[in-house]
Amino acid sequence: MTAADSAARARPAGPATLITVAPTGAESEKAAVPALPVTLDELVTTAKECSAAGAAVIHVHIRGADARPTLDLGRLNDTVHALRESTDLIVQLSTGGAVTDPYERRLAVLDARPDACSLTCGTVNFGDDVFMNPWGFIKELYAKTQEYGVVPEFELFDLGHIATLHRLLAEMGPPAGGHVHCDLVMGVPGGMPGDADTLVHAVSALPAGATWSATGIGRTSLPVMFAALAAGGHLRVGMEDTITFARGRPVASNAELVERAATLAGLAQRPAMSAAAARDLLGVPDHR
Ligand code: KMH
Ligand code: ZN
Repeated sequence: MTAADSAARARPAGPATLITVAPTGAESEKAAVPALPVTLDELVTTAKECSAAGAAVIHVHIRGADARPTLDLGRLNDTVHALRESTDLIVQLSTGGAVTDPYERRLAVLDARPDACSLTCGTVNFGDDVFMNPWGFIKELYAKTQEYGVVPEFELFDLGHIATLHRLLAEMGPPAGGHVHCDLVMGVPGGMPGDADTLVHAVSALPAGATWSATGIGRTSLPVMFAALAAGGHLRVGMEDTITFARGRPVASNAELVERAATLAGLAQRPAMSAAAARDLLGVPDHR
């Protein structure tokens, strides 16, 4: 099968654009990036602003009282409840955490019973670090999403991760929600580059019927966004992925990144998708 055949088999994105906001991440320090939301209050305020600006999904990493990344289950529970109470966003908890988080803590994230979670399909060099996702861990995490009915988003940092996704689906069957949705995370130092050629190639290799979004780290944010819109994909933006809005100008808020994405999606005649439509697309029940 040619790449073009494979791309044609992937489900077209439809008229609207699913926008995910990833507001915090685990890598930036609050002291260096004051606009980063790290407290629960800051996260809820950010979530409300991003929802109003057009986001439908929030990809959540949380911080402790010291503003450092944590996977503390009590805090995760509080976060899921607070976001559900204050917005209609789909709450997607990160199971990637920080590169230092042990597998057991990453698996335990699902005990907070989020709507959705990230599930990275392979190990990748991550700047000076390594983001570890061996096959045994991927399978264990996937089995837990199936058992708990938590809808996974398959995070793909490299082309080999797509091969692992095919292997996972072949061995373990469809995800909770019944629909495969992927996120191409591009431009990580050590992962696939954030450019249009790579994006088109990656999309051509996705499973038939899958939908996908893309995000470009740092300066690849805009090229990846334009390429994703042109190729019929959805978008992820946020301060997890970029802290610079334009050359020499730090991001002021996550909402301005969502606003820019929604504006570009509108110009592409594919306006931002509502959270309700995103739930339908992804097969995410409304737990509120
Ligand atoms: N913080 C990275 C090491 C995820 O959220 O699932 C992993 C990450 C992926 O951000
Ligand atoms: Zn993340």
